[in-house]
Amino acid sequence: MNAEQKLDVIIVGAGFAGMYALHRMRALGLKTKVFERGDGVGGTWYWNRYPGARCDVNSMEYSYQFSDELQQNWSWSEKYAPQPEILEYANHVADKFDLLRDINFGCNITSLHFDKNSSLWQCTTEKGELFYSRYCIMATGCLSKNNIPDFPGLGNFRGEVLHTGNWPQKGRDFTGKTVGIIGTGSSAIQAIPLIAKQASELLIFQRTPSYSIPARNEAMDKKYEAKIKAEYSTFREDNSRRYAALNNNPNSVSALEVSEKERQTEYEQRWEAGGLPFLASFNDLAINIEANETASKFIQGKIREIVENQSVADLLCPSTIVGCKRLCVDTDYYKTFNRKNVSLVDVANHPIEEITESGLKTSAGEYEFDYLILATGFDAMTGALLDIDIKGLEGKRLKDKWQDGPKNYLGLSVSGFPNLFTITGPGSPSVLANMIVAIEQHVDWISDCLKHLEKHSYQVIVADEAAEEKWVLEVNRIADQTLYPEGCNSWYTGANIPDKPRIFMPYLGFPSYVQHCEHVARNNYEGFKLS
Ligand code: NA7
Repeated sequence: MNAEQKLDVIIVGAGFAGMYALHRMRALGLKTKVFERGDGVGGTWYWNRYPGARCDVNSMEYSYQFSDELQQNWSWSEKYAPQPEILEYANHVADKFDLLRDINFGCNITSLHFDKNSSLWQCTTEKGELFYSRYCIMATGCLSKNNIPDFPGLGNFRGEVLHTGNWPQKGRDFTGKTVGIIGTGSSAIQAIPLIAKQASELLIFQRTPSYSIPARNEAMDKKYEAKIKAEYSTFREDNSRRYAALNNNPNSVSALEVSEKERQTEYEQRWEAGGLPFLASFNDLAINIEANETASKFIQGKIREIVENQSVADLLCPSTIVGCKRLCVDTDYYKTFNRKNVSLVDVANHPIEEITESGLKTSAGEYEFDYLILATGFDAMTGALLDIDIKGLEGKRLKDKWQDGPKNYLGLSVSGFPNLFTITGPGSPSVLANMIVAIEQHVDWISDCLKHLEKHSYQVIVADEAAEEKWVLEVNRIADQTLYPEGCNSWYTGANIPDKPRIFMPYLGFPSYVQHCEHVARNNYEGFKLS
């Protein structure tokens, strides 16, 4: 092994997690390289360039807080940042902290094998290069492996097939074209209103309708921005004590304790204000089915008000638990169904049978289009990790270890896989918290942990199997208090991927999670073996 190949830390992924991890590892004086399959930084925001892609978290909250200079000097142009601006921000951070020189772009990692004798990870890239490191940080993202359903005939389609999660850099002009889109989750709901304005005809193939709340996006209110910046650290601290590390204005009252009139007033105000805070209208929407039904009925009423054709409105009305699948946030989604060039096709009752040369065939009919867009989501949370052949102690494969679902400790570390950390892994708040806050908390924790190991000359840290078992039970215990694990087929549980083990993956409740992590670190990394 030459000096180039020998590293202290290998980071996989140059999204927001990998970028910050690189910054922190450098500060520890550790020789670090990031390996990124894309040609630029940004992770999710690098790949998801479809029309309308936008963050559903307020811009003043969806950014790093580790550098006050950075957060003071950067200005967002809109309340909810569009994808190009988030990507610009990622590039700005990379330049400001001189990150690019330690990132290998266009570099897919195929395997990571731990060697017990040297206590080193051996990393192989797709091009056959080898690198070795003491530590591995998996910053592979929660939504980075696209779900491409196994539709018969997909390869026969003569037009272009696009996936929202791998959108061409130059975009596509749909003017005068007919477009078919499969899926009606967040990505489709953001893309549909814009594509409908451009395409001559848009066919939307829906299996399950989603609940969507208007974003009420607007230009950044400069007074609001100045107010937040004047007290940014207090604002951040306050948010990190909130359930999802988000400033979502929670109501502490039950939906069933108030009168019908008060309930409607609350929902109306939230609908008018827009966005994810709708879920915090009452304190029991996630735990009480009757309370949840009141929210469901309210949204259904809105859909029926907006959509003129009532049979289309019926199809668009979900009957599942609100919030069980991620709540969508849109601009003019339901209104788009009043356009003459837009049709909704029900593929729940009439499933897609095959993709043909010119379109697709369901059990009820055939449809033709020039472009096929798959807005079919992701093999979330575990997909990108399991795409890499990761072998730990005794040659045990992560894929085998997780064949019945992901098991790990604190969502950070897997027993049997020493010195390997997962950022926002399953078992951590991740996608059910403000992602950037969750990322920074994980990276800071890992950084403190490595500092501890170096200081005390430990070579290896590995999660204890018993601590891991207990953690998985704890994640499930909390999730089982809500309607989410059983209430729908969501990607939170892996239910959107055929044959994926069904287990509720995110840890619910950012503040209590942070307490657990801090407790573990304070108690000499309780639940880990250090040697
Ligand atoms: P989602 O939310 O997983 O949505 C995927 C959509 O694709 C959803 O409507 C699915 O219907 C549909 N789908 C998937 N497979 C099929 C097949 N085989 N046939 C028909 N329809 C299908 O992904 P998004 O990209 O929209 O959003 C992911 C996250 O990104 C989102 O939650 C935000 O956090 C940002 P289904 O519901 O499975 O019936």
